[in-house]
Amino acid sequence: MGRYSSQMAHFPDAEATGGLGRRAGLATDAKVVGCAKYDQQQAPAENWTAVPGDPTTPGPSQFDAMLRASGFLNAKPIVATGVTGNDFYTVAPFQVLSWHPRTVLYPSFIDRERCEHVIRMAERKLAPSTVAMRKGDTRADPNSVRTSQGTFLDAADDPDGVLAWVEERIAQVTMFPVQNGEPFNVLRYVLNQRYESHYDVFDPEGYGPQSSMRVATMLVYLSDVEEGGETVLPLEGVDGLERLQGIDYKDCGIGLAYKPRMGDALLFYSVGTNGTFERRSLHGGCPVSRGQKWVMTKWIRDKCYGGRSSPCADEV
Ligand SMILES: O=C(O)CCC(=O)C(=O)O
Repeated sequence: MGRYSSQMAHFPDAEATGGLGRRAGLATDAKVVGCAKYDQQQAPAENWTAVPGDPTTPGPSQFDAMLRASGFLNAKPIVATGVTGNDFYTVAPFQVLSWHPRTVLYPSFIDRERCEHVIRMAERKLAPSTVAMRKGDTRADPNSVRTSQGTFLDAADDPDGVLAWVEERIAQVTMFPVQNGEPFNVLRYVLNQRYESHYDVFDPEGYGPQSSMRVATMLVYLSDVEEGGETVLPLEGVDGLERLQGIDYKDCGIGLAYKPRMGDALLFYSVGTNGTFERRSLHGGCPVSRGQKWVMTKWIRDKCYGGRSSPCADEV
């Protein structure tokens, strides 16, 4: 529960990050004070039907309800944890989309209400997105590479605790502490706007020495897109690097493409299992050809980054 517990009783599944466990049945558990009770807010699992592409597709709390209804908790009750563990199960279906680069989809990672909340927070602060320049970069107009609008949001900016809740859920599934994440970068793409394929890693070869590396990226999609707007990984696949030579960074027709669905999250790693730069993690946002695309990016580092709401003091 931690830092967002008392603020957000009106959001589904407010008491945990998609977690289901002992607290679900404990009305007097000190840790749930200030939170809506799990039992009072969940639709029965048997009423749940997934409708692909439907923005009302259920979110994390319904996955919890499905697990509970299955009887699984009786067969495998929650076990004792270490000092920093969870006394609940986190339920987050996932689909491995690729091993090269390691790419995982979490369908309905967050619910519609939270998507809309983040959009409301971001839309009053939008400004043209920028790109970081490499040493010796001579592009006349580097911003043509990235034409979206965006803003950075720190969980400290959100008195309702939604951003902190999402950060916590990202930490749960990635096993990178919240402190390793940069603030969210919320992006809006309208007609024809795009982000050409690029790396999230600041490769020391191009950017000079870095105090920490971006090792993974979690993209949380806040809207559907009517047409276009796919996130593309043009070098996906075992032999993907063979396509790097002479690549057109605007090309959306090669590699793996994921079409945004509201509430889904896409995680990919920018380093391989040996900790070195995974060049197949090249990725971009294809032009939106109808509708709008909203997505928020969480860049995850190998060391504590320390946003305003998650300082590095307790780094180990
Ligand atoms: O918009 C997208 O699909 C990708 C965004 C992205 O590449 C980024 O924020 O680094």
